[in-house]
Amino acid sequence: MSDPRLASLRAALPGLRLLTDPADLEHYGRDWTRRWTPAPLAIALPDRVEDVQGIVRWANDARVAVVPSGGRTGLSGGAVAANGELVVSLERMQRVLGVDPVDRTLTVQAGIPLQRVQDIAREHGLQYPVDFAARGSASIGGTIATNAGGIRVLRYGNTRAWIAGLKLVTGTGELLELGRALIKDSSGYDLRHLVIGAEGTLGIVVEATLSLTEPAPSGQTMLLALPGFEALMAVFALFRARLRLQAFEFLTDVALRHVLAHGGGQPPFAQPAPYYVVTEFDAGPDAEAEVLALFEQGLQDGVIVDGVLATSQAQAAQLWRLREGITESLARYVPYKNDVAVRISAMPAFLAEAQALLAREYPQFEVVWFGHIGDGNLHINILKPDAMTQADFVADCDRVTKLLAELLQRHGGTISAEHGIGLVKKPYLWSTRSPAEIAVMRGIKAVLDPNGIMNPGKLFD
Ligand code: 2HG
Ligand code: ZN
Repeated sequence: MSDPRLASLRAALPGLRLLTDPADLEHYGRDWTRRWTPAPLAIALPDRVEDVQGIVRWANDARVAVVPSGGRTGLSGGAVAANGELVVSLERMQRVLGVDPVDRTLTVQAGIPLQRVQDIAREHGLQYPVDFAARGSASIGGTIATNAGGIRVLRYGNTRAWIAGLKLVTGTGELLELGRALIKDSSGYDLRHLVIGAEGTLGIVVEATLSLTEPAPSGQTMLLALPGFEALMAVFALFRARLRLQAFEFLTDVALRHVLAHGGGQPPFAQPAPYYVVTEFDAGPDAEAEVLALFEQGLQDGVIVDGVLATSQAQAAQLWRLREGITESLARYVPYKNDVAVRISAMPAFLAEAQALLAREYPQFEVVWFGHIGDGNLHINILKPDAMTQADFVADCDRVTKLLAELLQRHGGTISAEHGIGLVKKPYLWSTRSPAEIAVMRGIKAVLDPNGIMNPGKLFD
């Protein structure tokens, strides 16, 4: 630990755990994007709010950039430390601070993983409904930083809807308590909502009070095979009108083949189809008869070609794995990811144009589509051909992402639906936010982080 700045941090906070081992710098300096070479100054592992404040005050004086760090499952480079930053990992701050059954809230330190939160809610006969495949590793703080979505947004909304309050250590080390779990509060600006989705650029979320709700009614899971995207939208409209949907997710045959190749298992149907849907809906007394009637109607209308309704929990989990296993099955390719959204009504036109664009620009690349149809959210993973260098591949994908961003702008969509802007989408923020909006964002950052030390270079420069 020869860097004099670290000696001064140690002197300022003698009990603070600091890691400088190259393996730790590598481990904590990257997220799931794996595009940047980690190069942090050091890793700080505070275990109390006062130490987080102390670190930020020190970083202000020393003008050292700080990267807040949770489970680092992010897909847009928001938690990457590649420029000598101090990573502040919240992984030792996982305490449960209280459950209030009357208010239906759970207060936790921000380093706690999403799955722990879900389990605690369940133990109290309640539910924390934000859910996605990385639940075991993603921290609550990280989900707040990105306003994470996932597979149940269609029913429950995204993270923003479930944050009743939070504590933020601002870029000057001040502790702000934002929102006090009040259901009603018309007392001016709701600063909590500026912090949700700010990707650590305004400060470090150290605690959160989460709203809980009654458990979801038990669900039934179905996998459908569909002949095309128009058919998929028609089936979505039909199912949404007649069932209480909990999820409605789609994947292409290309995605399915990767999941099966990676995890083993047999194709679910005798014949492949271009698109599949994994849907879950409330299992009421009439739901099964209703869904079978819808299924028959879909077959007759030619919008469904095959389907399977899970008859056990194990089978439902198996069907869900086909959707939730996609990211992992593609990881070895280090795919170039896009996470875009348009209004549901704009999806068919947008998808047709986007597919034509990608087919024209990427005839040589494999493109994997999947996502959250009910939220208008499409994931586009582009796989690098073996013969191409990573640098050439990224340069080519960046060029096409610019065209995609222009298309999104024309359709009134967003370049980031649920993964955040981070480093990956920073060059395309213009396609979603106007210059005036970006100027206001900069102004807000200047108030909460006047020296620009909080996650600099993420979201915007
Ligand atoms: C999902 O919906 C995640 O599975 C990851 O948002 C998406 O890997 C991706 O592109
Ligand atoms: Zn997703």
